[in-house]
Amino acid sequence: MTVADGEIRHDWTVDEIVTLYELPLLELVGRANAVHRQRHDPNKVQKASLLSIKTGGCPENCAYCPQSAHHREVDLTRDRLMDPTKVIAMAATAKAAGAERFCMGAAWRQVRDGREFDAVIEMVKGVRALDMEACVTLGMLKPHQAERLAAAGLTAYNHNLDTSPEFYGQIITTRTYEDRLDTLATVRAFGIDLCCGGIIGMGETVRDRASMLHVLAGMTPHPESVPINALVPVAGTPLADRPRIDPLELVRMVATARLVMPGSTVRLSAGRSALNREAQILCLVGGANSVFYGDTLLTTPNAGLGEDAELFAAIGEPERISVPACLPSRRVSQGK
Ligand code: SAM
Ligand code: DTB
Ligand code: SF4
Repeated sequence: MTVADGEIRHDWTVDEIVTLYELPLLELVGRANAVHRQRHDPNKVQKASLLSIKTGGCPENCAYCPQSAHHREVDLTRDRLMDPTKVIAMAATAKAAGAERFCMGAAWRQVRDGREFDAVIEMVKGVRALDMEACVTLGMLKPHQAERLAAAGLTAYNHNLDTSPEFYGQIITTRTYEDRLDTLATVRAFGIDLCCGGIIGMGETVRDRASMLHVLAGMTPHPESVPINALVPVAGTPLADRPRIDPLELVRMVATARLVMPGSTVRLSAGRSALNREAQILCLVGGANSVFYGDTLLTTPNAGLGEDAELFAAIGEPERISVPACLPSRRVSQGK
């Protein structure tokens, strides 16, 4: 390579990214770790807590998602939008358990103005008042809505590309890649951090994975936060029978994301519970600097708090508090 590892670039080619992804594993992880150490505290792993504030019944048809109303066989209890007081109390509990960031997800195609959006604004203000970072994922957003979220102090908006532009149509047909990019531009225009990443293990190729990273790394600036999810196959979704990926694929994806977006927070997100402690540590060495913390993601199980206590003990960060994380019990059963 002519450019030194760790430089911020927006002109990566897909071929270059594929080459990084396919490096010998030790070389890839070693280089990613070197960049990670240049740009981040290598001992710091941010704990983020997730809460589904409105569950299920979503009109979109994302093939991976248990919350889509299209996947009728999924065993999921739908829930209306939660009460802000309760959400803020759960954020406080998550903070006491060590979470610095509180992420709230609603199974909406798009935000609609009115009572429910007003309630979300109240949630954002309440979480920020706890001195936590607040992130929401609410689907598509119009400029005046982004403006209100920014004024409420929102730290980041999560809106994933999920996969490459080439593979996208095989996963979602109710909205386009352009729709996603439009919302991301709207969020950016109001000074809110972008949390934008994707999922591996949906049947995509390595080139698709590189192509998604290419779109992300082409953004100026790079998204501040890049969640890397491994598919959690859920019974009743079209992807229920997809085989689990080799954990080392996740290591490679995280490390490649670290190399192409050196300054971003790379979040080892869904699918972590399928990784043993050592594979998770390899992801952290390879450049991940945040995990979702708590028994549940949005609707599927996360790595348990007991296992996480072992993980954090192993990497040397004392588990601060033993109170259970706040999140509601598991809602869906998983596929394989
Ligand atoms: N409706 C909003 C949207 O799509 O932006 C927000 C909620 S959505 C559940 C947030 C993200 O969770 C998705 O973009 C996807 O990347 C991830 N996700 C959902 N189901 C998943 C699964 N079964 N396995 C892995 N990641 C998943
Ligand atoms: C992201 O990329 N992963 C999180 C967060 N952003 C909102 C969500 C993971 C959801 C996994 C499936 C579920 O629990 O419903
Ligand atoms: Fe709806 Fe988001 Fe799930 Fe897609 S990923 S079905 S938009 S909740």
